[in-house]
Amino acid sequence: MRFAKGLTLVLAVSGWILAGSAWAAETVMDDFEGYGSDAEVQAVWVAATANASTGLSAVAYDGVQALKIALHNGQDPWWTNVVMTLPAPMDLTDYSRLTLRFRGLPGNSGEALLVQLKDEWGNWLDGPTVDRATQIYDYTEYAIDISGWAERSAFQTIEIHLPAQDYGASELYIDRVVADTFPPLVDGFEGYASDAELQLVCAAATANASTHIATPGDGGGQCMRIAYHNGQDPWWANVVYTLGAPQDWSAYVRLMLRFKGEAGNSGETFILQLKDEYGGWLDGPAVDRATQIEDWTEYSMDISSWSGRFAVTSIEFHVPAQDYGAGNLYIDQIEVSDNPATATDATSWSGIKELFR
Ligand SMILES: [Ca+2]
Ligand SMILES: [Ca+2]
Repeated sequence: MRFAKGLTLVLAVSGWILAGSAWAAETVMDDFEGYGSDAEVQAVWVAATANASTGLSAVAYDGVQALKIALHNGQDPWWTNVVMTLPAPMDLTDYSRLTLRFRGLPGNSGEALLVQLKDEWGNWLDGPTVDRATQIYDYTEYAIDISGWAERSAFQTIEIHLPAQDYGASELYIDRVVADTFPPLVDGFEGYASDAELQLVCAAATANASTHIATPGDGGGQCMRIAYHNGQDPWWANVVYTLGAPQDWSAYVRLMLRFKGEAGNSGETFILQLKDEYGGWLDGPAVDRATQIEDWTEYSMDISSWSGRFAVTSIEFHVPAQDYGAGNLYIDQIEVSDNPATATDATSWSGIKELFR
């Protein structure tokens, strides 16, 4: 087997970090770049119901090709299934999840998406069901937690199920199928029972702000709510997340988090700032009127050339005034990553395809 495999040391960086194994890995199982024709991809990703067909599409998440599933849930058997069975079982015990990217196309009927994994004996694990997935028009991550699935040592099959909701015709695109481990989390805000517990770690440094636990977070669970009022002294808000002892982040090149505002907020800027134990700092990008962005949005900060990343002591959330008003900024999923790649990075290799040569 030939897989693009990267190994990364995951360091425990706080009391709230994901505990567990010391090594993380990512394997790109299929990016659909290696197929030369519809017939080649159809031999691997097989339309198992008569109301569907598979093929290649230029609507790609990475590179220039993706899998296209054309389906019609108004035709027998009124649901769709596409099946990829490896020639031999694969041991996924080093991995904690399987992810892929999917999107639909305007004009689609609304049909659900459920990805099912099977081992060589047919034991299965269902991922989450995404309601009307075919009507989501931006590439979206679909993740299956396989950490508790004992049969992953003999993983062999991916089944893409599209149960009917509108009983209509749709095209669904799939790209970048990856086995990996959960990213190193600095904080997902799940471990706090009260605002007081959160504030021991992350508290406002200016009198016109405060921090609170809120729900739902990005993808469910908890997140942090920063309440700010830039119409009050000192006319900007600052919240400091203290890491405790200096953390060595030299293995990482990016810090990411998810943020959103909400309707009714004044429009204020958001800037993330890292500090090292010597007082040095690094500013991330400034997001104009970030507090008025109502959907969860990724914030990504390049830390690769910052010398202070060897001894990081705090993460500061700055909310400089634009409207000088009040509102709530929500934060979740603070992560560090060793992967500089973005969604637009092209790769020229397709692991699953290699296995069928
Ligand atoms: Ca691709
Ligand atoms: Ca969370």
